[in-house]
Amino acid sequence: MDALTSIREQSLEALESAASEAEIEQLRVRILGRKGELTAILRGMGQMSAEERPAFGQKVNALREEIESALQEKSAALESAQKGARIKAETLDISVPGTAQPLGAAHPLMSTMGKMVKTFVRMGFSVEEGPEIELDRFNFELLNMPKNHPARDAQDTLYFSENILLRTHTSPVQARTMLKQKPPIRIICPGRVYRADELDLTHSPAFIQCEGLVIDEGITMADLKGTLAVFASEVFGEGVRLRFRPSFFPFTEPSAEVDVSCPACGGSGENCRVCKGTGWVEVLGAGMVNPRVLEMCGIDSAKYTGFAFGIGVERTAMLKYNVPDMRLFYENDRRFLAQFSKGRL
Ligand code: 2U9
Repeated sequence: MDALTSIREQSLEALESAASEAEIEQLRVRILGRKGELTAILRGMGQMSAEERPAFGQKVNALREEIESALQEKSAALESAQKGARIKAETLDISVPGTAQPLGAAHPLMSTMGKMVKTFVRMGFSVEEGPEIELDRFNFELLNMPKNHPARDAQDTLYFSENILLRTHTSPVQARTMLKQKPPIRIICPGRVYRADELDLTHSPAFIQCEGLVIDEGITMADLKGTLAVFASEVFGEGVRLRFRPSFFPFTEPSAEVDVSCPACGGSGENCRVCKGTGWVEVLGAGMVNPRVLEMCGIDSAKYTGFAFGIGVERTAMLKYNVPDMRLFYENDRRFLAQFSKGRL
């Protein structure tokens, strides 16, 4: 085999197995470069006779061109194979189902409060808010709980100083509204309140209330009953019955504790843990605003009467959803919360 045939076979074979642009370039340098094998042969032509030279020169050039284009072809093939591999690797399968992100949902206390607020707003109430850090005057004095009243005891109330405290109910919001607004007044006051209680099944040092107040000429207990009947059927469902029991609050006279027919057993009481067999559960307190409170808040008690009520939101949510322990509302255990999220958690 002559030298040209040997170079041709060797380079085409080497090119066959070249797997990168760098290897192709190495081969180009080795065969066609300035110090390459074919270049050396071209230089060696000096020793040839003048007759041999043109034909041999043509053969060398032809081989050079052949190898050159083989190198180019291989380079192009390699590039397109690399592109193909990259496209394949980077292709997105848009038919693969996505990863669902949990949307979250309203906390059961917030949805209970939301339902209550919506119900009262539909009956013409507007929403009033006030500070959680209150003055003794608004939290107690104006609500007919003078100095030395037992409700003011430090055992029940969290004090910052003699006259500054964490509100124990949202009633100071009503007192503030009465002082700045003339009747008719129709407001609800939702918000967080504080008591010096230990956390247990039914108590928390911070809980939520929704209180309400209506003051106008000719307001009677019948208006209170009608309003609370709408609240009860909206929150606990149509068909729920109400029971008013006489009670005492310093800020209302007469006062009542209000029960609903037990949402758990429908009022039958049979084997019922929730109502302990009585068929009734207490949900709120209410009454006709004490005339002394009206007067202290600048409202003429000869002209105006009013009713007020106070609803514990935790208690309402416990009865609505049959939750046995108030602490579950504060622990943020997803297993508990997911039950109120319609599958969104
Ligand atoms: C003014 C006048 C009267 C608000 C009222 C209740 C009865 C009541 C409790 C319910 C459960 C508090 O969350 S609870 O522990 N509240 O029983 N609250 S009447 O009466 C007012 C408020 C403001 C000026």
